[in-house]
Amino acid sequence: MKWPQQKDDIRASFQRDGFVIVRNFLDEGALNTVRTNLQRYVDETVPNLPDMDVFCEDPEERRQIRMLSRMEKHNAFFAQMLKEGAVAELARDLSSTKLKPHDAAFFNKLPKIGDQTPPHQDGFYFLLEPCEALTIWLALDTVDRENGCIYYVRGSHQRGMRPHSRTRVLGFSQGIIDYGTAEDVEAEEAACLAPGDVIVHHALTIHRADPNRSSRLRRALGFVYFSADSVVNEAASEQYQQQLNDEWHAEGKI
Ligand SMILES: O=C(O)CCC(=O)C(=O)O
Repeated sequence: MKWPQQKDDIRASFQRDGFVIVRNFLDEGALNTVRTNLQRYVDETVPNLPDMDVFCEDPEERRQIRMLSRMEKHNAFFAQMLKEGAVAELARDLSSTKLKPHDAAFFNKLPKIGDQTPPHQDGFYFLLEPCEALTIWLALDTVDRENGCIYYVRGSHQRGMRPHSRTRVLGFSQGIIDYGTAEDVEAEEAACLAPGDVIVHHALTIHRADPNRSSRLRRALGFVYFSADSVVNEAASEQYQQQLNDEWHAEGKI
């Protein structure tokens, strides 16, 4: 579906399925501007970031980036993208409540190395009450089954939060314990994308991705918006972040 021509259909799909793909959301020119700013961010900003905002395959050398978070805190271009541009407008249009921008992140699955994304619901990480939030996930490369496209469980946002527990995957520390029921598998849908396509997903929608088995790049940006009516359980969130930070340092992962 195309934006804004099919606004009503996009909104209906998002509400029904808990995710929706919007094709050709950014054109090649806009996408190249994003890629250029990302490269500048990697070259100039990443070396000075705090440990919690950058996860690498090689933490010692801060090389081979796997994930960057809180990019809006360190860079005006990504802050603007999160707060004011077309992405923010799409988020506001799809939400039934007023939104507050929360996070801009980079998800990178390097060729042959990029790890899986365990099945999870973003809301489990957000510690948000009530769990009302959405993510806009922008493909910077072609994303398919071979290089780690996202699989969504259609309609799962209407069935509440599933139990999660610790995983060994850096950046995705929590995964659904009992994932893979017949209902999950039956409702799974692969979101294969072209560069410039976006997916919008609700914070309760179950999703996962395979490792990048290809020799191609698989880069994406994620923009997260919380409902202005929801509150973060700050104490639980800080405690959780601190605990993870300590564990990762102890294990030499960051
Ligand atoms: O890029 C990925 O593999 C995962 C992204 C994700 O889980 C998210 O944006 O919520």
